[in-house]
Amino acid sequence: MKIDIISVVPQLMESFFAHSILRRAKDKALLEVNTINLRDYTTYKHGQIDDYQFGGGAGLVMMVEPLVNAIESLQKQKKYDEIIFLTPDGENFNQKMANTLSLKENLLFICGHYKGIDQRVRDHYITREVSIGDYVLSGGEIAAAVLVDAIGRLIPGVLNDETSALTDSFQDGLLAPPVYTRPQEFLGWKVPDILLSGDPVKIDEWRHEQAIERTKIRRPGLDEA
Ligand code: 6GU
Repeated sequence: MKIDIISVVPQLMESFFAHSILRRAKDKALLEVNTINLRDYTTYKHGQIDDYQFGGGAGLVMMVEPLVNAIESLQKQKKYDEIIFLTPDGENFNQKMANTLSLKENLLFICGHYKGIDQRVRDHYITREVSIGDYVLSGGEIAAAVLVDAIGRLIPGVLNDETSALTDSFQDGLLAPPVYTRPQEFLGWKVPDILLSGDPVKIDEWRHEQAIERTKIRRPGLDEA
C-alpha cells in the first residue's frame, strides 16, 4: 500500500513514521508513506497557501490553487482509490473504516489547517472526509498519523502472531478481555484460575464472556456502530 500525505508541516509526521510499528511495515516494503509539502505547489509569493475568507470572518482558508496543483501532480503518477480530507466535520473514523481502507492500494490524505480548505477542493477532488473524534485539532496531521497507524497495522504481514490484529478490541464489535502475565500472584492479587487451567476451550469461553461484560458496561451499543 502507498499513502501520500499533503501537509503544510510534513516534518511533523516524518519522525512519527520513522518509528512505531510502521517502521516495520516500511522495512518489509508493505507500506510506503510519503509526505508532500503543500508549499512546493504554490505559485503565490513567499510560499503562501492560505488567505482570508470571502464574506469575512476569523481564520484563514487554504487556497484552491496550491491544493489542486499538488493533487493533479500526484494523480499523474498514480491513481488513488480514495482522496481523504482529514477534518473535524468528517465521518467518524472507526475500526470498520480502518479495515476497509487497509484493503486499498493507493491513498491520498490531505491535512487541513486554519479554518479548513476551499470548498471547491472538497467538491471536485475529495472522495471521503474523515474525523478522528468530536474535538478540534489545530491541523489534520495527527489525525492522518492516527489513520496511517490504524490502517497500516492491518496490512497482512505487518504484524506477527504476537501482535495479531485479530484479537484487538473492536475487531469483533467487542472490547478486548482482561490480560495477565507473570507473576501468578503479586501482593496477594491472583491471576484468574481459568487462565492457568490449560483448557483452551474454557479459556476462550471465559475471554468471550469477559469481552461481552466489558463491552456492556463500558460501550453499550458498540456492536451496532
Ligand atoms: Cl481529522 N482534523 C482536525 N483538524 N481536527 C480534528 C480531526 C481532524 N478529527 C477530530 N478533530
